[in-house]
Amino acid sequence: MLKRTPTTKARFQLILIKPSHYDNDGYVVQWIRSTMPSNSLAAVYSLAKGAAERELLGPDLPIDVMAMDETNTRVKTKEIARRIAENGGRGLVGIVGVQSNEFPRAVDIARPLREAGVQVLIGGFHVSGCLAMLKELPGDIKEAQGLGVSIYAGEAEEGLDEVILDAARGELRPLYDHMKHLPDIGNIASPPFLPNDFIERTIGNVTSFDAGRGCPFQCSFCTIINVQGRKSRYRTPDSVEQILRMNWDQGINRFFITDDNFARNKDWEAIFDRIIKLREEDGMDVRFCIQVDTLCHKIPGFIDKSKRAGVTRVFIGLENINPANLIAAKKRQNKITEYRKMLLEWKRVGIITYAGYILGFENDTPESIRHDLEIIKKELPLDMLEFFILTPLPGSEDHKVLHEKGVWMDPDMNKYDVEHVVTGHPKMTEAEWTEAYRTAWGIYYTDEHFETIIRRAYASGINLRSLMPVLFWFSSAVPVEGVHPLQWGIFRIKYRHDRRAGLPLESPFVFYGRYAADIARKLVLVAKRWRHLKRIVRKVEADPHAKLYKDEALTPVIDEDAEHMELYTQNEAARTAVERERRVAAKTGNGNGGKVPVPAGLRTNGHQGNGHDAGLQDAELHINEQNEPASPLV
Ligand code: B12
Ligand code: SF4
Repeated sequence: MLKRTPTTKARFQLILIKPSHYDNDGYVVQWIRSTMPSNSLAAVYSLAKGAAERELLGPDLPIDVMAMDETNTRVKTKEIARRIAENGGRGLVGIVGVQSNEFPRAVDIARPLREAGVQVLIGGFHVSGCLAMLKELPGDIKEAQGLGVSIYAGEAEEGLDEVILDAARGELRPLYDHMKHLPDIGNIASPPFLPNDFIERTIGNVTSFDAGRGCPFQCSFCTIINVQGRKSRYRTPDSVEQILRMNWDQGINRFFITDDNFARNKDWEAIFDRIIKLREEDGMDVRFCIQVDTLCHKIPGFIDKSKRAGVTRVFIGLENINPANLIAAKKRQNKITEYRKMLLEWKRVGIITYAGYILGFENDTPESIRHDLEIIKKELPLDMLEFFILTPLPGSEDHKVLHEKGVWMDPDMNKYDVEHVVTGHPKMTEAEWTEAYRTAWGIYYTDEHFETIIRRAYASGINLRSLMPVLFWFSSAVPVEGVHPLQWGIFRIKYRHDRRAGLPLESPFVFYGRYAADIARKLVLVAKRWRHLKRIVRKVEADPHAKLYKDEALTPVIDEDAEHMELYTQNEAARTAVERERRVAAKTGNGNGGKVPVPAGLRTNGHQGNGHDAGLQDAELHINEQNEPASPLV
């Protein structure tokens, strides 16, 4: 039990930590500035502050809330234990938003705290996913409970008060299971929020929030549908406005909307309409990065309203271009015949596109991956492509099936970062699969393709000063730092003592010698890559014909003979999928002479169409005139 130091007045200490994970050498992945503030932390922090303001524990026991993100802040467990003791001994450490690859680190943070008698509660996708899909708790969660760590599965919106009350009595339960009831998040009093001094530790003037949760699709590798459900739950436009205004008031104007599929947020239009009002009538120049699916362009008005609502970047779950792989993963909504149309629609309004591409579906081989990437480069007008290794993430159907069949999966959760191979593949060895992932970045981001991406963007009216840092970030994270761009940050911090439990403490000579050499190597590489990219940008800008650039990927599908597109013809599965789409189009009257239908905007305006209304053109111009340092994400 914690020693209680007499104080004038006891204060309950609620300390929220978003953990990081370990690199391959067992050191905590940490930066001076990390990529972006965690929405999971923002959600729990705001609920906790709400409880503090409501004096949940009564006027005699005020609640102090403190939040830290380990990707940019060192977690000092001794100081935390001391802080609780100095304030009367009552407190709780909540380890927040813990993903599977962060679970081992979360437990390593919890261990010394438990030894010091501090109450610890772990929540997030790993525990929620396991409870949602597995009949029995897995060994790592049981082990954590064995240390006296409590587990919180499900969302905190309706359960945090109970946890705080239990913790204040020193009676935290081993398990809080809120998986059966998905709370309504429409108009809650304390929507996600983090204060500015926290956001300053991340890159750019960006914060994140979820405008909704849940997705209607059924991809077998996805955890979201099993944790957050398939029904769309969403915040009201009033609530979204509240989040935007709270941030605007503290000088934050850029947002990553974390909805996995904002296009399937049932209230997307009302939310966009409110944001458009804030931008166009109230003068709030807010900008967004959103995530959508490959059919979003079919939702009437979605892309044009995205533009007016200040969306500057969009993440698209492309995942793969082989229909056989997409069907095997139950990603039936991804139709290769729609990919170029959808990307051209985003280009039409000058929005930068990022697509996720998963490597290791059952038909993938090193050769097919290489081949597919060359097709993408030639035939799809995409800006950034990011790669992931197909991973049976706890909480997904894939994980459940392998688990029930007793198929080998790596027991080390730290590797479930979608950058490590953690199970077998029918056509690739572990080494081939790992190599295919590593080389994919280099296959896509060649000098030649950098120039093509930049030329396509320039011709489409995309601001190159916004594109360049993002292109740099996504192409350089793996070759420079060996981490995924979503995990990269500015200047890697390493502490010799912050090493994974069970690994030896290295000698200062070895540790600091390697650390210094690494820093020097990375600085040289970063400078070289940045200068190189800048040269390519300057070359394109200096070309008087650059605005007229056109290539196959920028050509609307209607203008060409689809028979010649390799994307449509490269294998039997692709040919069958295209045939099927044509039959459907003919039956639904959507066809155009047997060709796959083309969105209205493209028919009239072409990919560089100028069919936006005057207000939109103003908004576009305004954005293009910006010259601020860009965040890699928003
Ligand atoms: C935004 C996001 C990111 C952001 C920010 C992270 C964040 N957590 O905010 C960034 C870009 C950094 C990121 C990175 C990665 N991500 Co991510 N990310 C997301 C995303 C899209 C939204 C997260 C979110 O805001 N959710 C909404 C919040 C409110 O839900 P929540 O986290 O579950 O939190 C609620 C409850 O769990 C509970 N709760 C959580 N903690 C606690 C603690 C206590 C004490 C209590 C009481 C309750 C509680 O209350 C919260 C509020 O209701 C999710 C998908 C999703 N829909 O969640 C993927 C997701 C979490 N990411 C995932 C992955 C795999 C990654 C990466 C490994 C990918 C990569 N290679 O880059 C990295 C890992 C980063 C790392 N440090 O290692 C997976 C994790 C799956 C798993 N089984 O662990 C998810 C689920 C997506 C997927 N593919 O399935 N990610
Ligand atoms: S579309 Fe995205 S969020 Fe929806 S089920 Fe598939 S992977 Fe999950």
